[in-house]
Amino acid sequence: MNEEMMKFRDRLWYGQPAELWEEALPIGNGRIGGMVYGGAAVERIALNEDTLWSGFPRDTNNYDALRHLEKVRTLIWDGKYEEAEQRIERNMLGRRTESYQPLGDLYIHQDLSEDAITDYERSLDLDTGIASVQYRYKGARYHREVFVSVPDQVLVMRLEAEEELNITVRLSSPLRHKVAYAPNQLVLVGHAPVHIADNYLGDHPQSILYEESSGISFAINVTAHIYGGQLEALADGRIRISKTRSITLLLGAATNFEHFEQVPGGVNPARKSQAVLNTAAQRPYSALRASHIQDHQEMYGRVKLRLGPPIDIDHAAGNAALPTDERLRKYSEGADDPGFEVLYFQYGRYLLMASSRPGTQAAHLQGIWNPHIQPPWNCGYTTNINTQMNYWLAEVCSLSECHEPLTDLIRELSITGKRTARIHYGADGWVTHHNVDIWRTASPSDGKASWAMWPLGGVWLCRHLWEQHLYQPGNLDFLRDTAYPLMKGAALFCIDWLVADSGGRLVTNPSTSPENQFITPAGNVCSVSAGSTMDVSLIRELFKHCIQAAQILGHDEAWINMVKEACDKLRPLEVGEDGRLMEWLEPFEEAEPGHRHLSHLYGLYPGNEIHPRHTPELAQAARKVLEARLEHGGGHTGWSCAWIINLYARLYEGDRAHEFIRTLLSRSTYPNLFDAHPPFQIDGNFGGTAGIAEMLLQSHSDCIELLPALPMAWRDGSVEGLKARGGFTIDMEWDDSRLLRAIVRSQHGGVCRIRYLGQLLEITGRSEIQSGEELSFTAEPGVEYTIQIKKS
Ligand code: FUC
Repeated sequence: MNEEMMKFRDRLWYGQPAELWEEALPIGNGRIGGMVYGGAAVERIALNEDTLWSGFPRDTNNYDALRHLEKVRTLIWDGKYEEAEQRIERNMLGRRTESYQPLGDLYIHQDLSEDAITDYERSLDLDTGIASVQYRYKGARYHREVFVSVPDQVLVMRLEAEEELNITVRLSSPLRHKVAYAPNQLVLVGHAPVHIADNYLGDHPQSILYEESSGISFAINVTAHIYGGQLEALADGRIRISKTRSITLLLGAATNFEHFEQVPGGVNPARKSQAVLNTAAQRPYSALRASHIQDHQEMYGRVKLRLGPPIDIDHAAGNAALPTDERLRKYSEGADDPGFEVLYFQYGRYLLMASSRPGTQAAHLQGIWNPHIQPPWNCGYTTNINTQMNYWLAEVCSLSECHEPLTDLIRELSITGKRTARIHYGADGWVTHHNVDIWRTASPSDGKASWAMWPLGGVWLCRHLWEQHLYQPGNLDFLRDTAYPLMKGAALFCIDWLVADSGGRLVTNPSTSPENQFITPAGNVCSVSAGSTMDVSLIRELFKHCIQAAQILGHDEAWINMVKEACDKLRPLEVGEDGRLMEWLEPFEEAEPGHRHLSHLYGLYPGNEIHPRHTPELAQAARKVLEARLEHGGGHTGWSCAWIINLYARLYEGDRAHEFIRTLLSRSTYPNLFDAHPPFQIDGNFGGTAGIAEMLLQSHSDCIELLPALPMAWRDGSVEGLKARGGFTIDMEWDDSRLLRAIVRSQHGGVCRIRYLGQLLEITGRSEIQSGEELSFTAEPGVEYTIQIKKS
C-alpha cells in the first residue's frame, strides 16, 4: 500500500505528539489498556489494567432500609413526595461505590533534541490495532509501533531507526509503588487504595486511604529484546539501552484480584504477570505482531462501511488526507465529510474490541482507560443508561463476543443483588441500583434519591441477555442456562416490588425517572413518586421477554401465567394533555425541561414498545417529548446526544438523526475522538456507532428494515456485515438514496421478512433459502413478500 492509499485507511493520525491525555491514542486488549502520547524525545504510555480498583469485598447493604419502605409508600400515596424523598435519603440509601484506578506509565526517553525532528506523524490504524510514531531526526528515519495483544496478553512496542537508538525505559505509577530491576525485567509493584474519600474534586492524595493487607495489589513487568547494542540496569530502577537500531519491549501487567467476593491476597501479581511475559518473550516480534493482527482483523473486518461515493484516490476530496484533529475542526465548522462519520463508526467498534473481550471486565464509563485516582463518577458502571449504551453496538456491529463481559457482570450482580433485594426490600429475586463497581455492589449509592433510589438497573441489563438471544437464536444453551435464569431472577424481584395503585394498576413505589425531578403540588423540586414511565416500560419488557423465553424453552408454565397476569395489570404508557408521552404517573411539570435523560422514551429506543408503524400515536407523543427536551437545551452531554440519534432513527427521521451525529462529533468529541460528556465518557462513542447502524438497518419489530433512516447526507454508500435479529447478516449498496442491491445471509434459518421504503420486498424468483445460504436480490419496492428460510 503506498503512502497516498494509507491515508484512506481507517486510521486516526496527527502531525504532532499528544500533550493532553485526551489527545493520546487508545490501545487495548480488553484487559490491559494504553494511551499512547507519541512524543519523539519522551514517549509516554499511560497504562491501565481492568481489575485494578480501589476497595475490597464488603457488605454495602443498609439493614435499616426495609423498616422505612412501607412508610415511604404511604407518604407517596398521600402526595407527600418531599417527605418521602427525605426519608429515603436519610434511611434507605447505601454507600458510594469504589473507583477504577490508573495502573501507571511507561516512559521511553531518547537522547535527541526535539528541534531537529522533521516529518513527524503518529497514528492509530484501526484495521490492524497498531499505534505508530514516525519521524526523521537529523535526516535519519525513526519508527515505533505499539499494540496490546489478545492472544499473548502483553503490550508490545517495537522501536527501529536508521541510526543508533539510545533510550532509557522507566516505569512509574500514581499509586503507592516500588520499582526494581529483577534479572532481565523491570518490575513495578504497587497497591491500590482501599477507599477514595471523595470524587469530583480531582486527585487529592489526602483523601486516599491505603491498607496494604486488604486492597488490590498489582505489578507491571517490562522486558527488552535488543539486536546488538547494550542493556544496562541503572541504580534507580530504569534500564538503559544503547547502540542498537532495533528494540522490542514487552510489558505485562496483573493484579491479585480474583473474584468479586474474595479479599485479594491469594496470588502474587508480579509472578502472575512475569509468567505471561516470559511465555510471550519466547516468541519473536514478527510472530507476536502477526497473531495480534490476525486476531484483530478477524473481528474488525466483519463490518465495512462506505458513506459517500466510492473513493477515487486521484480525485478524492481533501478531507480524508487531513490529520484527524484538523479534520475534526473542519467538520465541526460545517464541512461535509461522511468519511469522517465512517471513521467515528469504526472507531466505536475498535474501542469496544479494545475494552471488552471474553474473560475481561465489562467496559465502564471510560472503557478501560483512566489516568485518575479519583476519576469522574468513579469510572464505574452506571446502569441507568451508560453501561447499557456501551453495548448497544455489540450485536448489530458484529462484535457479539464483546458482549460476554457484560453477561458476566449481570451474573455476578444477580448474586450480590439477591441479598440486596432481600435486605433492602424484603423481595425475592435480585436487584441492582444505578452504580456498580468491580465488587458488584448492588445496593443504592449514597447521595440524592434522584439517582440512587432506582432499583431497576438489573431489569434494564436483562435486555442485553434477550438481545443476545435474538441475534443468535440458534444458541438455546445460552437462553436456557444463562439468559432465562437471570431474567427470571430479575422478574421475581419485580413481582415483589410492584404494588397496586388506587385503580388496581400495578406500579412501582417509590419510583424515580432517572435523574430527573418534578415540581410537586406544593411547588418544590422532588424526584420520588410512584410508577414512572421508565419503571413500568422496563418491567413490562422484562415480563414479555420472560414469557417468550419460557415458551421457547417449555419452562415454568404456572409461574409464567402469574407473570402474564401481572403484565396485563401494569400501568400502560400514557399521553398527557400536552400531547407528550408522560414521564410520571401524574402530570407533573419537569424541574429541568431540557434534562439530559430521556428515560420515558425507553420504549422507543432501546425498547420497542413504541413504533411509528404499530403505535403511531405513541410515536408521535415520543417525538413531542424529544422536541420539547431539545427546545430546552436537552442532549447536551455526549451520551444524551447519542441516544437522540438512535431515537430519531427509530422515528425514521434520517436527517434529524444525522443532525445529531454532527452535533455529537462537533461538540462532544476530543481530538482523539473520545466522547466528551464532558469530561471523557466512552458511552457517547458507543451510542454514536450504534446510532449510525440504526439509521442503516433496523430489526426490532416484525421485519428487517433496510435503510430505514437514510439521511440526505448519505445518498451513496454501502455496508457489509451488519447483523439483524433472527441471526441474519446484511450487506447493502445504495446510490442516489435508493437501494441497489442487498444480500441476506442466514445463520440459523427461520422467517426473514424484509422491508424497504415502507414496503415489504419481493425477492425475485426465490421464496426460500437454506440456513447458511446467501440470498441476494435487486430491490424493487412495491410488493409484499415474506422470505421463508428453512432450517438446514
Ligand atoms: C448518569 C448521568 C450523568 C453521567 C453519569 C456517569 O448519572 O446522568 O450525566 O453520565 O451517569
